[in-house]
Amino acid sequence: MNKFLEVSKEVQEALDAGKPVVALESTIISHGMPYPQNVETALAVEKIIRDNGAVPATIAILGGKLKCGLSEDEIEYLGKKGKEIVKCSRRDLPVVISKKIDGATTVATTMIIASMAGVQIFATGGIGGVHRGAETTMDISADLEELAQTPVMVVCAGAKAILDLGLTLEYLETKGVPVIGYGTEELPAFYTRKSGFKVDYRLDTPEEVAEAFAAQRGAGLKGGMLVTNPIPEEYSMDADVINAAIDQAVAESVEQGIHGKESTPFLLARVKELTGGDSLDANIQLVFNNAKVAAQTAVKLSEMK
Ligand code: PSU
Ligand code: MN
Repeated sequence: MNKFLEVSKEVQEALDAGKPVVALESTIISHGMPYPQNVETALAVEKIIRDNGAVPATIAILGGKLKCGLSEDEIEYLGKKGKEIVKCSRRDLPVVISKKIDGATTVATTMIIASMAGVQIFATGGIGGVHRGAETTMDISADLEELAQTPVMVVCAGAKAILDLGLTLEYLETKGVPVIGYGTEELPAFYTRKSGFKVDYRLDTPEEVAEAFAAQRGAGLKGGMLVTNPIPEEYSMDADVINAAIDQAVAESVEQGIHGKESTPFLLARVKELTGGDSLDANIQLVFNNAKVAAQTAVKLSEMK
């Protein structure tokens, strides 16, 4: 066992017994949503995972320890501290661990810690990807490289159009990451169900998704799998409204010279401001929906072993 890893008692018991477990990230809590909706959402997501037969394992770094499975108090702490917590991708881990500080895990670091603990399925909202203008800025999220090398399934609602979705799919193809549409042939664009880009494969049930993941493992293929699950129709946003807000946020980030790890949080916060409460409601609902699909898939996977 990795000496920096701390798995909660409940999660460890579930893993030892071969029960289904679903990982959850913490950057969505600290940087992705405002307090107190972030904490309410994180706790509600854990409940949805339990209601669908799996054990939730929210992941973060506390005092330099890689924690898999947080208490309610720990989730409350991360939510209250918000952006004061260091947003940690793969490159941040060495110093955050050695300095024994707190860190919020992105998709990349949540995958790393989940995999260390033996958790194979992870639910979130959206992933990082290739940013618009990356052909000159080279701003490409480390989430994509992680999907290429770490054997964890990430269930998300696609990616926000703050990214270049076409280039993100090209990158994933080059890296050999399967992109699955859950009940759809089209890549969902987070707030909306459609993006104009096709996914690699459409699978329609948790069982089919679990089988594909088991085949990836059974065949000894490295890397993870991206399952894109469209936001439920009733919560999806008007494409013109959301795209106008995204275009404005991207333009402002270029004007203000925002770059590096600040880029994604800046864009997310600005889109939220420009759309008022609507985008937050949509965001919460799509995370709930992803938690449900991830838990149901984890149940099927555990039955196959
Ligand atoms: N996209 C979202 N919501 C989020 C993030 C991305 O719609 O909360 C967060 C996730 O934690 C993701 C991270 O892993 O931002 C990507 O950041 P970067 O682009 O700096 O790698
Ligand atoms: Mn980046």
